[in-house]
Amino acid sequence: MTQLSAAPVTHDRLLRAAGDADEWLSHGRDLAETRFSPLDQVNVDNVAQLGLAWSYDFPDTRGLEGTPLVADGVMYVTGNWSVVHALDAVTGERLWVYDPGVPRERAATFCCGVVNRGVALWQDTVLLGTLDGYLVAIDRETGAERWRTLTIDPAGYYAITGAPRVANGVVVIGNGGSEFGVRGYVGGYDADTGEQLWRFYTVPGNPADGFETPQMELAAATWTGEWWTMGGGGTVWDSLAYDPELDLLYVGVGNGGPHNRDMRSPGGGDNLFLASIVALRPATGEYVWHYQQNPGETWDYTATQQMILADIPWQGASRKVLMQAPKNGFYFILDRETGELLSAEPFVPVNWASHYDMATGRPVEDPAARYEEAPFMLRPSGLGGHNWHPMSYSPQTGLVYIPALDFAAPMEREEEFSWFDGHWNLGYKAPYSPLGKLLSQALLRRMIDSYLLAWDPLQQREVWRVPNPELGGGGVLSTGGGLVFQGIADNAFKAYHAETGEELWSFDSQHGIVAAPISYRVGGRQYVTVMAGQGGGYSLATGVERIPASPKRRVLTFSLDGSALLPAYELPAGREQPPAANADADTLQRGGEAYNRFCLRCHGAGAVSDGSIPDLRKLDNHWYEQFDAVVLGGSMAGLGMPRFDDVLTPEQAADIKAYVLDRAGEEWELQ
Ligand code: PQQ
Repeated sequence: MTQLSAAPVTHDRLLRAAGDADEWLSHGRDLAETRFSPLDQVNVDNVAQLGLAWSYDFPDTRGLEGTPLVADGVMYVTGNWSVVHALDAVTGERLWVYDPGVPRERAATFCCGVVNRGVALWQDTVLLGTLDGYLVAIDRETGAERWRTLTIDPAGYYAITGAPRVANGVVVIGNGGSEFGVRGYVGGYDADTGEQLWRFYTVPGNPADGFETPQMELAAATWTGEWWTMGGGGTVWDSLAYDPELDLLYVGVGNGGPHNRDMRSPGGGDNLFLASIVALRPATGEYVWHYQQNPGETWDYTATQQMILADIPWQGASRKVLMQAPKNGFYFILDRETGELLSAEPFVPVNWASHYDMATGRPVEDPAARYEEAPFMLRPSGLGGHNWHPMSYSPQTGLVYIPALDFAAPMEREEEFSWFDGHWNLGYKAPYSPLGKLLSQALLRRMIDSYLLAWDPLQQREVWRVPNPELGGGGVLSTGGGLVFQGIADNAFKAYHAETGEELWSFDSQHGIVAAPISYRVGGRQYVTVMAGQGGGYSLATGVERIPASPKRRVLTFSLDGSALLPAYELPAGREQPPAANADADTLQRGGEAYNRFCLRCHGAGAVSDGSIPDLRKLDNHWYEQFDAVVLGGSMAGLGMPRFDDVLTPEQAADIKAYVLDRAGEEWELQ
C-alpha cells in the first residue's frame, strides 16, 4: 500500500488547490470549478502510450456519475446508494468502504437513479450527501462515521445526488426531488460538527405561515394559486461554487414542480427563484443577488449545471465572471460580483426563445413554446442542451469543452392533470409511441445529435465539435498536456487535441461512461481516472438501445505505459420466448401511458433499459408471472423496486404488463 501520511484538508489548502497540480481536492478540482489539471506528463505527443494502470470493480450495476477526489495518495469515489470507497490511488487497492445504509425501498422516490456525484474533503474527514438526505462525515483514515445530520424533512421526497462543497469551514449541500412535491432549498452546516448554520429556500412557502426572509416575500409576489401544496420545485440538485475573494457562494436552482407552470402557478408569474443563479454569503446564507434565466419556467429547464468562475478580458478590462451552459441552450456569462448579465448566446440550436434582451436580462420567447394552446416541439428538450455532465475550462486554450446535446422533444399539455405525491408530476405527457422498435430506434438516432463542443466564451462561438454516437458524452477534463478527455455511451474513453478536436487516443472501456475524468500525480507519475457505468435519469430518458456492454461498473485509472488488461466478458445467452401479450391497441396505449407516468424514469423510455436496471423486455419468464407480486405487492422492495399499489389499480398494472410483454415479444422476434 502506498498511502502517504494524510495532511488535513484546510481552508488554505483548498485555496491553493488550483496551483497544486498533484491533487484533486474538491469537486471541480479548484474552487473556480474549472476541471482543468495543469499536469502535462501525458500530452499530445505521447497520449498514444496511455494504458490501463489499474481498475476497481463495483459490486452494483447502476449508473456511476461521481468525480473521484484524490488527496495524499488516496482516492475517494462514490458508487451506487451513496456508498464511498477509499482506494490506493497508485494501485487501486481498496482501503475501506463506507455504506450509509440508504433504505433500498425508497428508490422509487429518487427521480434519477441511485446515483451520487461525489464527496468533499475537510480536515481529516470525507463529507458525503446521501440519497436519503443525510450529510455525513467519515474518518478519512478508517472509513468510520464521525457524525451525520439529517438535512431534509424525512416525510418529504427529497434526495441528495450532488456533491457537497466546503466554503471556509461551512459545508454546503442542496437536494433534488422537484417533480415529487418538494420545496427547494440549500443549507450551510458547520463542517466540523454538522450543525445546521442556515437554510436558504429557493421558492416561497405558504404565505399564511409567514416568510422566512425578505427574499421569500419578494418571491411570493411572483407566484399565483396554491403552489405550496405541490412544493414548487426549485431544487439545488447539483451545482454550487464558492469565490473566497468575494466571499460569495453561487447556487444553481432547478426547474418548477410540476414542470408545467400552469399546474403550479395558474395565474402566471416569474416564479422566483426557479431556474436562477443565486449568490449568498456562505457563513450566513444571506442573499446578495440573483439572476433568473427562465422567468416562469415551464420546460424542466434548470440553472443547476456547472458554474465556472473565471477572470476574463471583457470589453477591454478584466472581468470576474461566472459562466454556465444550462439546459435551456444559452451560454451565460454573468458578472459574478453583481449578477449583471454580460452575454447569453445559444451554444446548441434553440427554438423556445430568439435571444436575450440585454437591457432587461430576459429571454424573448416564442409564445407557442409555452404549449398552452397546442403541443410544441421543444429544442433543446428538458434533457437540456447540456445536463449535469461536467464541462471543463482550459485557461491554456481559453476554450470551454461542453458535453452538448441537440435533441427536440414534444411538449403536450396534460389536460386532466392528476397529482400523485411522491411520484413524477410533470403536467405534460411523456409521448406514447405505438411504433415498432426498428422504426422508433431509427427515428431516435436521427433526432439526437450529441457532441463534444469546444466553445470560445470570449467570442461566444463554436471552435470545433466531435460528434458522439447516439446519446452522449460524459463529463470532460482538460489538461496542461493540451488534451481533452471524455467518455461516451458507446463503451469508449477518448482523448482529443484541445485545440483541434483531433482524436488522439481511445480505450475500450467495456461499458458506457457518463462521469467526468480527473487527473492527479503520485510519485512523479501522472494518472487519469474515470468511472465507467452508464445510468442516471438522463441516460434512461430517451430509450436509445445501447450497444452490448460488460455488466461490470468500474473505476479505470491510466498512466503512460500502463499495461493492465480488463478481463474478457460474456454477453448473456439467448432467452426463452416470453408469454404473448394478447392485447388490443387500446390496452397497449393505456399500458404505455401508465408506464410513462410511473415506470419510465427508472426503466427507460419505450421499456428500453440503458443496462443500469433490468431490461423489462428481457426478463426470465418467471418474472412476468410474478409481475403483480413485484409491482403491486413489493416483493422486490429490498432490491430497490418498491410497491406501486398506492397509485396503480390492478387493472392498470395489467395494462402495463401487456405493454411490457408486447415490447418483450417484439424484442424476442428481433433477436
Ligand atoms: N439527474 C440526472 C442524471 O442523473 O442523469 C438528470 C437530471 C437529474 C435531470 O435532468 C433533472 O432535471 C434532475 N432534476 C432534479 C430535480 O429537479 O430535483 C434532480 C436530479 C438529480 O438529483 O439527479 C435531476
